[in-house]
Amino acid sequence: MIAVYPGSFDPVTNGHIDIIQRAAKLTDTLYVAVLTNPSKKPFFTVEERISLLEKVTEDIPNVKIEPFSGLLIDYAEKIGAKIIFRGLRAVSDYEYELQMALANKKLKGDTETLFMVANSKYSFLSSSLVKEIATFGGDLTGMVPDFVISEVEAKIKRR
Ligand code: COD
Repeated sequence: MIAVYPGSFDPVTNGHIDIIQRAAKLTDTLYVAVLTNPSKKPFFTVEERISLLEKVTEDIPNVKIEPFSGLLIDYAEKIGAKIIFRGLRAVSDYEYELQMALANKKLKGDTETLFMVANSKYSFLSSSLVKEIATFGGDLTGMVPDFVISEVEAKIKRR
């Protein structure tokens, strides 16, 4: 079975990594699809986000990292994925996730969205929180891998 785990991953966090590891165990091939969105100014370029994801998943042979643009459901069809994995951290995620899952179902009825409950160790974590903490010099230990901390700090210094 082919599945897709889509997101912005700006940057990848330990919460994302936890979902990738668990979803990869349930699938033959898991595509981690990184949104290329020219209308939104990301912190890391899509190439940088992909490179970070490739490094954190290098030991998981059935994970492929790819960029995507346009509709997720069209990308899922292109790669033959019938499952979309999404992570659920709290009730606050649910409304947005439900809307997206129902819209994707309406667009293409044979693709299912599966929600994976966040690991309680990481359920407070988001990429936005990581960027905010880093911007004000806070400690990111345990929130993202150590090499990602270095990349975030280097990016902030270059700004
Ligand atoms: N623990 C567990 N899961 C987590 C954590 C955590 N700490 N942090 C985030 N997650 C989950 C999120 O809930 C999400 O499921 C996934 O990881 C990715 O998160 P983000 O924040 O990197 O990605 P998003 O939510 O910005 O991704 C949105 C998409 C890119 C998937 C969406 O905008 C999209 O599909 N865009 C393409 C256009 C389209 O098809 N739109 C939908 C039409 S209905």
